[in-house]
Amino acid sequence: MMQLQQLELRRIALDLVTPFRTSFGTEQLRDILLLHVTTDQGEGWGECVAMAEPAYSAEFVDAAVIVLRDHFWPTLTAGGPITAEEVTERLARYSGHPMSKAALESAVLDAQLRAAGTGLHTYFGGDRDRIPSGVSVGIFDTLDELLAQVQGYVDDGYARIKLKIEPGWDLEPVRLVRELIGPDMGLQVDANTAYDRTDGEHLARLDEYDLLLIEQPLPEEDILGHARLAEAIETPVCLDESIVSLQTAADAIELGAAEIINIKPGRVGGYLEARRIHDLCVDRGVPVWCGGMVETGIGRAANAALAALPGFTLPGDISASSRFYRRDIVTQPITVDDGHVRVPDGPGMGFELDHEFLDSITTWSTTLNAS
Ligand code: SMG
Ligand code: MG
Repeated sequence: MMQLQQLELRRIALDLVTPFRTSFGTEQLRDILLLHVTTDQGEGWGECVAMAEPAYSAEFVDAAVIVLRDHFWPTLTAGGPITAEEVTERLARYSGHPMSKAALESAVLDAQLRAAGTGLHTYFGGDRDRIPSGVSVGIFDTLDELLAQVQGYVDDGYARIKLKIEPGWDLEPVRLVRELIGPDMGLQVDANTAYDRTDGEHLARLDEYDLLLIEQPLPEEDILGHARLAEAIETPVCLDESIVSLQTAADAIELGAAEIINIKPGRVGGYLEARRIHDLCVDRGVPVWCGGMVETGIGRAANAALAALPGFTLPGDISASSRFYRRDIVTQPITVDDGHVRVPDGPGMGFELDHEFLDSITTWSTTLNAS
């Protein structure tokens, strides 16, 4: 049991090395909310993966600040001493805001593990010390730019390529990238909900490119549409945005809408729920992989520990920090060697902060006491 004492909410601004365009918008500068919790047994940090705009999902950074400051933190601390495993339960009466809940649970879990002198990797019991690394490639104005970018990632040694697609940017980019990388390298696509139920025949034309999967072609709520599409095309259908909990994962699998699942701890309310979804998928024989939300070294380290679990049989979106950032806020940024990322083995989530740099990019902060 830990007594929570203080929560510092801190916003940082980090430029991306190159704009990241998806079917829902372009990211150029990340506005990231970090949580720093102080307890009677030490400190912990968590990263909130909400974006500045409510486009990937309904959450966004300004809203995360409000819900954490005015609702989650007061309720969490009013209940007395706590373990990380009880955070979700104590916030159960609040609907939505999984990314904010996940960030709070992560910070508490980081503190708890550091106090115990153990790491997330050991806590989860993953059986690998390195995992294959995939890279997510955005949409470009021209095919030449796309191919140059992909060639760069191939040279960096990535184990698989994921292309962002949308209507008008799908068959031709995929054809050319498949030609560039050859038949053996893993290739998959992510539509971020950009298609609808009438696009089945069009999407079936992707079948000839031997893709690992197509991620979230249809809207978040359209489980039936995904099930029908999965019947109609050969490329396995993978859900991202639709999977917001263990329950939605179980239902989507049962309905045939999720042949593969992208697990993102922020989207499902935390690393512990993410682990439960992993266990369910292992039980149901559904392959999973770890998604990414353009995290700093905090989230990237924790994702690597999660992805070391045996059900993560496909390469995740856990790329080198340098894929997005010139400089990370941790002292040992994630790197890719021989197509793999090392699973951190340090205490807590397995990162150490570069405090000087962190302070230099901090744009706002507030410190809250326990209620
Ligand atoms: O962290 O490598 C990463 C980003 C991976 O494509 C990625 N994430 O839908 O899977 C996804 C997107 C969501 C974030 S895009 C701003
Ligand atoms: Mg996705």
